[in-house]
Amino acid sequence: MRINAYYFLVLMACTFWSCNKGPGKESPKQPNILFIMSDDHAYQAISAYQDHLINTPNIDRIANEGMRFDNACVTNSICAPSRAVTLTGKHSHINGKTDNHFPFDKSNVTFPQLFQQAGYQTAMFGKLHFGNNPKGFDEFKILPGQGAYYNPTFITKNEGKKDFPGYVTDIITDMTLNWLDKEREEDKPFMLMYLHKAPHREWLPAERHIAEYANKQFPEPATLFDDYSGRGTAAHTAEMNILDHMNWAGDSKIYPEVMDELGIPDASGWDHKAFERERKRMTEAQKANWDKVYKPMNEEFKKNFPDMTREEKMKWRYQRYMQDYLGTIAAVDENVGRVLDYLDEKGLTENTLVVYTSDQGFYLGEHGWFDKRFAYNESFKTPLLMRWPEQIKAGTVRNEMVQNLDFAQTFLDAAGIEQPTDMQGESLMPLLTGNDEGWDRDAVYYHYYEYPSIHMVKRHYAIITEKYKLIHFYYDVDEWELYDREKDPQEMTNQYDNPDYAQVVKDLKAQLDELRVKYKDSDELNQAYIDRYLKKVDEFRYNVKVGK
Ligand code: SGN
Ligand code: CA
Repeated sequence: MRINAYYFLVLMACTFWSCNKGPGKESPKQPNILFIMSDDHAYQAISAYQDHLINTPNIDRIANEGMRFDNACVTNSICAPSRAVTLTGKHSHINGKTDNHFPFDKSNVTFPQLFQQAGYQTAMFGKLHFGNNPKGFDEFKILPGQGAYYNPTFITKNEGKKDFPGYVTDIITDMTLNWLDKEREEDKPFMLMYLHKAPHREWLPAERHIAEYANKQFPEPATLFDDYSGRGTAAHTAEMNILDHMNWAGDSKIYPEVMDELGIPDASGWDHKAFERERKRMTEAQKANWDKVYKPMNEEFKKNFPDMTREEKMKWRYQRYMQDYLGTIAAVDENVGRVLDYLDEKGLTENTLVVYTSDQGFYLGEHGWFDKRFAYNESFKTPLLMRWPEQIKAGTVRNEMVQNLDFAQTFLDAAGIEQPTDMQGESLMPLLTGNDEGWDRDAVYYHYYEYPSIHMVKRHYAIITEKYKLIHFYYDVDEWELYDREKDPQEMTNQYDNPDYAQVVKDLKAQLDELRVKYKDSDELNQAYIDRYLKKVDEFRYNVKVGK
């Protein structure tokens, strides 16, 4: 029997972690949980997965000293819904947080509440994006909505809204380290959520990284110039193209006056404002540092722009995108290193389950895109690294399909706290410890809702197995897509109408029906969420324009 089975038997026999020890037996201590989530951090930008874009030695430590999941994915690839799934252990259609627009329903039970009730100390720092404050936390400081990169405002638990000087990634880390060092009680276990805003749009690197990254060049993905010919309507109508849908000012850092001079329209109506929103938060010194790098870049662009072809513009915008996106990740990696070092210094490493993940995947130019939302690979897949030296063998890689849906039960299981029976995931403890004989998941379920809205990705649900992905786009279309994940990992060709795949389609549809029954999703629920959405859609579209 592995040590873990022993651990659970002891925990079952004891009502609490401070239970009496049997003669000669050590009672295992409940582990600390450190949950690190970044916002929109693509696995392609973590060197433990791929190192063609950036080196992330500190994040990689979690994989090297623990476990890397190569098939981790989300149930709904968008921010607040993903976080709601993480906290509740329930799919979006059950917890009600189907999109970024409606506030989280606080009558849901979230796993931090259960940790708090079980005697854990709980804290959350960084981005939540729920439209209301988190429940079950002894302490929190969260960003309002998306939050800002420079000199951000936070909502604090006891002191209302407060501005903090500096760079958001450093500040969230300072808050986290301060709580660990000065505020928690050392004799109790902790459950700490450390949630970065970076690398979310509009990708503002820390001052110390702007110049370094603005001078780098990155390899282009093979599908940068995808024309979507092998796909259905949804891929054609999505507004996520780097050339056509990115903001020139807000995203590419072309100054509004340069846009005007070159006759580039502010197509979204939000572009200039997005640029100024962050800029007006900066100190004069920060603006000067910013200008030192971006002014010469703007001058160069002004000279070249009139003669640039569409292809050249796309290539240029891709580089600009990567420079800033990856620049923000440099600060995330440094700061994760600070926190891991702290655990080492305080002797906390051995018995702390450290998790690194993102709220979803992200397109880094694959299919010409940025953003997420689709059940297609780059947005569906999310990075997931876990380290817990007492339980996880260093340097292991897992290929099972696991989801953000599983986090709540995994953490409760790790801590020996009872898992509510209505949670819909599965504890990953068997995979973490290697006692995985009972693990038999062969498919996962996906459902995206936020449409019509920014980026215009149509509503769809899907079944994903190791070999195939079957997607149904609905609402204003009724289209099915089938991808052969082994033969076509880039998902370029929809095989749904290919007679060779007729049996595969038939089998997957039956399996999808079963999954929808298992997870209690239905066409009736789809309609109810559409009705709820349509009542407010004008408001959402307005919000889209002002970029809320
Ligand atoms: C903002 C972004 C979008 C992004 C959504 C949701 N535009 O609206 O590009 O898809 O957030 O992101 S911005 O110009 O305001 O940055 S999420 O991560 O919160 O779901
Ligand atoms: Ca996100």
